[in-house]
Amino acid sequence: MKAKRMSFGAAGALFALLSLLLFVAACNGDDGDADPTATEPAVADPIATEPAASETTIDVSLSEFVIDPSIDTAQAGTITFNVSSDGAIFHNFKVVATDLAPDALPVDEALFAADEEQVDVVASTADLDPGEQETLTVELAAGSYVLICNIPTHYQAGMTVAFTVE
Ligand SMILES: [Cu+2]
Repeated sequence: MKAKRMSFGAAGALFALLSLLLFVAACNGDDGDADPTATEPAVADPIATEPAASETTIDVSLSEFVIDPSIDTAQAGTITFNVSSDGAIFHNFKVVATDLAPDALPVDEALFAADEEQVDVVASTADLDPGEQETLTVELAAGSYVLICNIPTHYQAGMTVAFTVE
């Protein structure tokens, strides 16, 4: 009899302990539900559900008499040209949309330059002194482009290179 009573007492203590643990667990659970960030309904982000727009960054070095882009092909979308004037004289950088070959753009003989009135110049930096940089961000559709420097005589001297957007 005595042993049985002790057994009931132990069971009662265990029950009390379990009840306390459950109560603590329940309180923690309530705290979690009260977290405002956890109860916000998930809102569909219309931008996030669209296909990711392509973003490409290209380093372009200008020098005598070369235009040297880090890549010559990019995905259609936002293209950022980080243009560095790395030569001893000033240069500029222009993106021309054209199906013509890099050395086949019409030339204005009086200006000693590619004739910008006869081609589609879609973006252009300022004239950049040696050591100067300019960042040019352009939305480019798929197609053929030519990258040039159009300081007089520079295009004819070879500052022209093909660039493809896919
Ligand atoms: Cu140049």
